[in-house]
Amino acid sequence: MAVLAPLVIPSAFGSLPLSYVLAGGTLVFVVLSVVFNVLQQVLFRNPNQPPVVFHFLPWFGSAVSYGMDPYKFFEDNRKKFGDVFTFVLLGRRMTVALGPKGNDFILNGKLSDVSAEEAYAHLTTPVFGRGVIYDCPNARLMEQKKFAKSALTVPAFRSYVPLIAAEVRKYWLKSPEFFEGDISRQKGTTRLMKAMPEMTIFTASRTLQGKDVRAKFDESFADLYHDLDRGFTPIHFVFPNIPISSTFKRNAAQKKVSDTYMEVINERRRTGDLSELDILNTCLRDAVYKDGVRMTDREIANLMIGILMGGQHTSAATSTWAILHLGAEPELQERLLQEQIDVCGPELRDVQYDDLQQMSLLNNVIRETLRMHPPLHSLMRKVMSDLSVAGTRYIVPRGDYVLAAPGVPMIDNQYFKEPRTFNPERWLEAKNMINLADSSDAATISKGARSPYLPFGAGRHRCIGEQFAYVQLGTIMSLFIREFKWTIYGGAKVPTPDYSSMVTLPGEPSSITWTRRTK
Ligand code: 81H
Repeated sequence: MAVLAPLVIPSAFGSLPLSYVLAGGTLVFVVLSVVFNVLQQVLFRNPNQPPVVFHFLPWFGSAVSYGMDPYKFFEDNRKKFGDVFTFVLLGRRMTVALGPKGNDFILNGKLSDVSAEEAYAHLTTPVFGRGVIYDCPNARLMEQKKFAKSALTVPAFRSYVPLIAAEVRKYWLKSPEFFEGDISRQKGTTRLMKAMPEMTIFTASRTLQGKDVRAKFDESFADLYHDLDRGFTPIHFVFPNIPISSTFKRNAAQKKVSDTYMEVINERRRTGDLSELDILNTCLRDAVYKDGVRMTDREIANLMIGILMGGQHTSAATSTWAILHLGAEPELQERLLQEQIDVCGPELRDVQYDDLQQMSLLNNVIRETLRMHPPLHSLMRKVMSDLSVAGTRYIVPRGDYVLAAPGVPMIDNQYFKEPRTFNPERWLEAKNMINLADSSDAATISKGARSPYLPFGAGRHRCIGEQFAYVQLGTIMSLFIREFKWTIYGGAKVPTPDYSSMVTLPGEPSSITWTRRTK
């Protein structure tokens, strides 16, 4: 038999090569599934379930319009359907519940009704490792958050501020984005999406995890961490184990980074030096669950990966957005400098934790940045048992996902005047902060999720990193304001958001042009 001759299939039209038959079959299949999918949406609408956003392609559903601009997608569909609707996203049915009530419904959902680990573990576990965060029962996560949180005290923050400042100065001096060893440099251009992630990882590792962990980022960790990072992307959210190089590199890097933390742990045990106020030391001392089970070293190692990864993308994105907004408003930079002088004196002594608490304009800049650019636009939970939506006849069926978008009220003019304007001043007027005019609403909305401003989420999964983020961002920004004046590169406007990454990033080129302030 002639092995190399193309396979030929007999048919009504004579003989066709196999490839034609396959292509034709695929085409027929696609056309039929599109037709079926459309007919099904038009003919069978379940009145007891939320309306479904119309889509031509089965499985893909609304992936393109949601993925390009989720806020526009939410707004468009809110006009059509109201606060509650369902859309198909890459094989999953996502039910959105918008507004403060929707946030409360999802973020304060009962543990037996909604599960974060069922929504996120396939993304996070291959990156963080086993036994922690979403790879354990929720009760364990609650205690892990407590262990980590117990390290995030005011005395710890006091010790962090000078450590952050030292890391920032060291980075400026050596980085080509700043002085590149030439301290006399008076002007330059900085690609923020390069500089801010680096400053974030150096400052977070130094403070939250200690000198020894920080030192690893000058050696083995930098590349490994990069590989881990590239496994923390939307493609791996959809296809956790897609056989591409980033998947294999992610898996290898997870093991190596985790092993390296275990070496650090062993070394700290050997020397008995647990003096630094970092989370690793707190866990080594205190991480015993209520049932008497102690976290293993492996679990502590993996928790360290998760904590660093959590702070990394969110903080780097936020500092970048803040610096871009200030770049568009030189006058605001001058007022921030005046605040530095007012709080730290005309000699501008080194900033301390207690100084940061006095810098209301600076904190309002961070607050306003998070209002306009919360790092996570969508928070998801898997529905574990049929869920009825209060005030509607809708039942969200088990197996669906629910999606909260805390960023939606934050840009709604019902809650924030001129929501698209960057105006840190708005936070000075309490009445502009949280509009709870309708107190009958307040009564129906329970703990924590009633605010229209939730950049750190709410409920049992609320972020524990908020105070640390303010310390880290506040210190980095204080130094920046003292050292530089800057504008957005090429006189451009603040870039539009890019939603194709894990967190909402400014689109490229996110560069600034700076000059040194003469002191
Ligand atoms: C991204 C997400 C998403 C990203 C959800 C959850 C997480 C996270 C679209 C995180 C991030 C929060 C986290 C850690 C470490 C940790 C605990 C939590 C989305 C939707 C959801 C894009 F379109 F779980 F991974 F679907 F990092 F220990 F892709 N990350 N996080 N970090 N700090 N705070 O919640 O949109």
